[in-house]
Amino acid sequence: MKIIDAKVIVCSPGRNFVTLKIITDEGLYGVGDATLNGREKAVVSYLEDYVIPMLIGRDPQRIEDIWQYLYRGVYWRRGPIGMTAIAAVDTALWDIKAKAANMPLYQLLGGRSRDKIMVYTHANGLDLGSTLEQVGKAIDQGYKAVRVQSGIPGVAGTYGVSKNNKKYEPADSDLPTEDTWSTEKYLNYAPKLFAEVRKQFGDDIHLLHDVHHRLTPIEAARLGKELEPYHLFWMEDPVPAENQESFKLIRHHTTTPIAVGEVFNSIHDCRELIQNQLIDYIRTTVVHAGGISQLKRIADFASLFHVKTGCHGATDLSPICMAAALHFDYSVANFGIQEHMAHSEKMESVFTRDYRYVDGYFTPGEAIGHGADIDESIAKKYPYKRACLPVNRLEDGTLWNW
Ligand code: GCO
Ligand code: MG
Repeated sequence: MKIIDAKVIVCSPGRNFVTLKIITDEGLYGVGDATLNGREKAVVSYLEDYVIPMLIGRDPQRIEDIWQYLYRGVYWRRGPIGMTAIAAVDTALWDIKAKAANMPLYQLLGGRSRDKIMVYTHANGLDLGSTLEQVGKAIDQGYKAVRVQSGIPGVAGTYGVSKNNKKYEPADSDLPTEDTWSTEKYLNYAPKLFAEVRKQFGDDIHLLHDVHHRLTPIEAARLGKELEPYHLFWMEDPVPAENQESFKLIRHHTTTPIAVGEVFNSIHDCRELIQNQLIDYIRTTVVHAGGISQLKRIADFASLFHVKTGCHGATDLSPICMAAALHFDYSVANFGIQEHMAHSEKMESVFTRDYRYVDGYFTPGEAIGHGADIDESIAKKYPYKRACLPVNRLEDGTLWNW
């Protein structure tokens, strides 16, 4: 089998998506997600100008060799743009291999390790009352796990919460909007929020929370400690993870489980946190962490240190990434949970998929390959529109982590 063509499809059905399609001489093709929120065109150029010309004529069945070729062969290793491009190629090649084997992808990955995949959804509200309402709605929809984010009294425009009544999409403007952040107000409010959620909804629902890289280690330690009575499933990204040793301080102070990894693109980014058992969940996912091939390596490594998976699944990861992630989740031994932030109907109209949701759980479906595809004629109706992620400033104007 030979790769004879590959193309990049960019569309914006309410948000930007980049999709790679790899076509073989045997009529089989595969698709992979290549979306890097707010920097989409950089990956498009990386794929079109460098990667695609290198793929033509290669045997698509040599997934590992092509992965190494694109990783080692570039000399400039790692980084979000290159690794997103590699992920797209890798996903499309696994799709082709599973189609050639006439199997759903999870079978090729070793078969299923579970019957269904627990997902967590988002409950976001501008204030306490509306947040509680959203948690109630999620529980009514059958979700067993809910991520709770709420507007903070006295702080305008908090992460995870829509500014209007539209669905929350962080890349909300042509150039970055500026949010304001107050650690003090957040730390005073977050424990009260979770006390109320537990009081109203009891102990059986799993609760998650995303700190979105905004604290220092000692502040994260305080938050983790104060949230202990509400036994969170996890506290996500408490601090930026460049300085991984700093997680020791958080760990020494709290038993609240910690999840990190959505901005990681390499197994090397995960290594220190995993091997020192400084986290409980590794959140790398297919599109930003080098595809199924590298995700398997990360999960196997994590399994040695009691760390489970918790793949990122925000709307900026396309339904193709979600499909691939669900096949991975189905098969991997140390699965923890999968994020599910529902795409809008308009976004979903561009993609076909076989995965389905029933009562808090997903299954990837039995279609051959990963089961997702892009409808190019519908995609054409939605041209690319630049949209950037916001930046964050402290109340005195200091630039902070968003
Ligand atoms: C999450 C994430 C997202 C990111 C987004 C950035 O946990 O789902 O933190 O909401 O902010 O993916 O593009
Ligand atoms: Mg997050």
